[in-house]
Amino acid sequence: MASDGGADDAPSAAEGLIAALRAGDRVALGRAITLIESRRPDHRRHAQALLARLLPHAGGAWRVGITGMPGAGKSTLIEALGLRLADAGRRVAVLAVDPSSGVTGGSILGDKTRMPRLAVHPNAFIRPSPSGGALGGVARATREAMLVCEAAGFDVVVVETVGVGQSETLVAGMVDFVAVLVLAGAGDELQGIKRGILELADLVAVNKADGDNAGRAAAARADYARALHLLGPKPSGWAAPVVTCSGLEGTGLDAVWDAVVRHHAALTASGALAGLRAEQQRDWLWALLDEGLHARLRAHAGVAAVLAEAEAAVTSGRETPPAAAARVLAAFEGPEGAGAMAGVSGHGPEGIR
Ligand SMILES: Nc1nc2c(ncn2[C@@H]2O[C@H](COP(=O)(O)OP(=O)(O)O)[C@@H](O)[C@H]2O)c(=O)[nH]1
Ligand SMILES: [Mg+2]
Repeated sequence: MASDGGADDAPSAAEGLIAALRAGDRVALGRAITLIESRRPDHRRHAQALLARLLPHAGGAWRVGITGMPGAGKSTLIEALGLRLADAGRRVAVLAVDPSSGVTGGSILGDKTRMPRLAVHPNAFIRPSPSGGALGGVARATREAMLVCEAAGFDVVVVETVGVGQSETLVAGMVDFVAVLVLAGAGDELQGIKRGILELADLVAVNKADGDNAGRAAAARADYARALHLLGPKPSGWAAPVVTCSGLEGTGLDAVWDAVVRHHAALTASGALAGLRAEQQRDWLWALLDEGLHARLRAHAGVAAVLAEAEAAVTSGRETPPAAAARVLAAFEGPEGAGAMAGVSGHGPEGIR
């Protein structure tokens, strides 16, 4: 009864690519990520088949997010830390989520030429942010690229993003550990950073603690430690430490990595890491459902007819947005959906018919 014709094409086409990237072939890894970044429907189908095959081999990396204002020294620090880890035999992948790439085509994270030494290290792989598309799509591609890197045997995946707006929240939703890089100012340390970012932090690193700046960095460290103490530990029980470091001079990197190691040990022992990842998988599912439903709503022929008129009705004040939204959703569901919804929500179509 079930038809299986044609459905197996994508998995078999992916086979060669999977074997190559599992064997450590970087060209294959790059090609797999390019496929994942594509928005073409046929590419999306192939990418999904590829990911399904890679999933059993994914999940093994330590996933570390690094965020902070543009110029905080994220790329410099990632390169310095990445070189140490790669020299010690760990395989390090660096991915980027750049919120500017979709809007301007430019980048506020800089590109991989910012990590020239790490880029040529045999144990490292660096992938700049996909260009074009909305931030949600960029984050989607990065999340999937992370799985591919894990299946390719990378045991540390670092995601760089800018701590302005939504991107750091999206990145926090895909990593185990969030390091927030801050700079010491002149007494206004805490004004340049949103409370929301501190709540995401598993580590605050006062960077550029070198030269004349070392004393100010130490003072800023105390200020941040006080602020974090007031916030209290995270739901996992982890209390974020505050350190000073200099990516440029390579000082304090041990303290940064030590926090990652201690965090990993503590959350693995308590089971909180598995819980965090499970929650992230569920959130990811819901993000995809929200996205998919939104796209379907916009593409729906019956909705198109009602939508323009509903927008006009609410902008001119003739109808309330809740009433207009109910009409649009009813058009989306059609007669069948409206019946089904009546059973679920208790809000029957009595107002419509
Ligand atoms: N003094 C000092 N300068 C740094 C340090 N790290 C980065 N920089 C400089 O700050 C600028 C921005 O660095 P970058 O790593 O690109 O920052 P990002 O935008 O956060 O990725 C560059 O000119 C770096 O040379 C540091 O630890 N100390
Ligand atoms: Mg950068």
